[in-house]
Amino acid sequence: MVAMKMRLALVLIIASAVPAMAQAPKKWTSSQRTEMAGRVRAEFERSWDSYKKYAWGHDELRPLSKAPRDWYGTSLLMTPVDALDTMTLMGLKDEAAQTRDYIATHLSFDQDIYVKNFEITIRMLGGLLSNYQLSGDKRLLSLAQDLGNRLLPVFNSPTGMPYVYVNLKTGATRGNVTNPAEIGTLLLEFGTLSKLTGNSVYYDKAKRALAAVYQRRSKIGLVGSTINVDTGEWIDRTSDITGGIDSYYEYQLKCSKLFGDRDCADMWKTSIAALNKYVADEVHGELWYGHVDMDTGKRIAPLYGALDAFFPAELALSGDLERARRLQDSSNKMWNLAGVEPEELNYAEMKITDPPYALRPEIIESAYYLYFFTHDDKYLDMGETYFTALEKYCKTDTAFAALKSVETKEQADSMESFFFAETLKYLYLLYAPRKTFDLKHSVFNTEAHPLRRMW
Ligand code: DMJ
Repeated sequence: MVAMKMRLALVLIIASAVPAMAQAPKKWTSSQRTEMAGRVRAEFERSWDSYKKYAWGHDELRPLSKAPRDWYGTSLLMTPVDALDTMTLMGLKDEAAQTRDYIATHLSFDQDIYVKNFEITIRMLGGLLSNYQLSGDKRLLSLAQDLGNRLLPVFNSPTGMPYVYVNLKTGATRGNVTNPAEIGTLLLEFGTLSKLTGNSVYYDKAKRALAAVYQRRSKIGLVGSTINVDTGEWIDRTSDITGGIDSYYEYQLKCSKLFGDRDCADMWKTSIAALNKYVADEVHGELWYGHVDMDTGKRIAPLYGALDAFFPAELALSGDLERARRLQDSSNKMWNLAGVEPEELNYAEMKITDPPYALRPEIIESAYYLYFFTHDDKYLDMGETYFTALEKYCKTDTAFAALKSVETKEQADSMESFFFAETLKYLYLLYAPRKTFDLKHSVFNTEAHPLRRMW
């Protein structure tokens, strides 16, 4: 009788273990992780060498035509500035020193060009400040301060929300229709500039802009997609977490972490409650975040995409690991639909609605945060899937290329600087030893430039 009971217990133990074993991720050894980090670093070096060979001194390399591209007709060294801290984190010391010296001696913002404040802030101002903190090279802080001063006129609108473009030489501004992300994604960079220079003007103006969007939230706590900075009126009242709104939320959370700013913490608390109540969407047992009306919360469309895939990282950083894990599973499903994630997907029907892939980092960024906070090897598996697909579909004889369509896998002649700043950095950090970067004392700006709490 006792023997029978023991046999029955054994059968039950084995039966309950089988499904768990079937789903269990492979266990990664430290040498496998080191090997993956080495493969990512090798691809960084190969792509960087091609940038140097075909596009040195320019903003970007066009990976198919092997020609340079400058955003504004004249170069702002976008790729070197964006790539520099990745080199440092990867331990490429000589390359980083040479690149830093080149930037310090060749980059000039005294140019008669209208630049997009948001892009220049997250890539250039963020990159210069981060690399100053990593290297202590004061020349980078001077460049950052010069740039910050030239960008300041954007805030001279009646509402304090920034105009879209500013002329770096004259300070003239233009473009009064913008969005929460372009308004609210400035405080980590401008705030850090204030802390490092002792001049509060940058912090104050960027915070006023973020607060101005927040104050215009609807009664249910959501914001719209486009707004006029002169009148303060919403133009498009669609609310979501995709490009145009995404990093407005990211900076509320990270501002509270980097600066200990309680107003930012309150903004995040209110915002995340509204997002989880109205924008989060349960479909077939999966968690997604879709598009809704900012006033009523009524559903507009079940759309999610490559940019939305940043959100598991924010959820994880805020401590909500349960939603973070579930949403990352959904992002992963989106990636696996065609073998590479599309720009946008109808998640109710699992149909691709916008097929390009721009070498975006967000899904990898979220895998990195989730691995950092959970130690679950499942996220290393995910990273391997993404890297393998990048190598299979996006790799060229020079570097990596965006895809015109994830359905046809036809390549596009584009490799944005965030591929160096973010995509390869998060992939590397996912496998690199934990001590390479400590998420507890720094935050990444939205372009993956680490900013350290020194104050
Ligand atoms: C980057 O410039 C930043 O991550 C930004 O917040 C969103 N778009 C790209 C990457 O996809």
